Amino acid sequence: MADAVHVASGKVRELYELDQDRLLLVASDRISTFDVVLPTAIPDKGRVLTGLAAFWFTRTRTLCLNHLVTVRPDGRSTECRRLAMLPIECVVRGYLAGSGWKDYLALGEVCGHRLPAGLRESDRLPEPIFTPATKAQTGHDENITRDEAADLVGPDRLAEVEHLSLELYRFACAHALERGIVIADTKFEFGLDRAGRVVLGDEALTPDSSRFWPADQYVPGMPQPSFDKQFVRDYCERTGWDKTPPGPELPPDVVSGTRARYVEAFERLTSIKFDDYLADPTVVLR
Ligand code: Q0Z
Repeated sequence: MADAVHVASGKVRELYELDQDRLLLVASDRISTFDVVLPTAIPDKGRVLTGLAAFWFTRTRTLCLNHLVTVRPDGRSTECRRLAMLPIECVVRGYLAGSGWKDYLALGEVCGHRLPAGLRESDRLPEPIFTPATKAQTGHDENITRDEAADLVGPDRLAEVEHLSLELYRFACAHALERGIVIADTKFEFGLDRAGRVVLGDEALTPDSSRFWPADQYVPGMPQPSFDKQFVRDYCERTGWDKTPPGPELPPDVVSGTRARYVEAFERLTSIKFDDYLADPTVVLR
């Protein structure tokens, strides 16, 4: 880390350059809600997300190449191959939530996918759909049409990342549902390696890049509780905060309850005790 050059900051992550073809992705314990990063951290959140992403990269190696080189002993840093990232977000939706639900209500379709009439908020879709978005530098990513996505990456690349995204989602969704977690939707980011091959990058299939819902509380027709952030959202609503920065500090019971939910998601999805991950983060790579 001492000689790594900082190259980018995300809301809750930092990116450093290790050498010409390797980057270091570091996940902090910061948490955002209603698009605002809160002043209080959730201990080990960055480790949970790093471990989960590394677990999925390892489990999906046969479906898709990925950027993972290794996880560092700190459990929150991923060494990865440097890619030329594609300028689209590859979103897959299996359920109707967020902007997908809004677009369906307004238009009867989502990103050009005509959907059956009469769907309710949070309903499962007949099939998962690929709904690409642009990478907005600030604020919200914007859903785009297939044609706009094809203009950005080319029609053949688009078909390739659509296929990979749907395969990855179907695999993860089935695995998670067996463990009591609904992955309602998720966002992948792909890049090209030096050989021009499509490679999965960034974080994948974490609660920060996906909507995780508790399967045992799933009731379509209304918004679903977040598996990981619901205590934080409920607390923020109770304070009457207007959702503009700065956000409220979180009390200790909200912090500990939220940490427990992240750890529970990790343990359910990986079948690995989180303490075992802390002792040796490479347990997720086997
Ligand atoms: C990921 C991001 C973060 C800020 C660039 N393997 C890769 N090769 C090239 N670029 C990236 C990756 Cl993962 C890359 N981001 C997103 C992450 C902080 C921005 F931690 N930007």
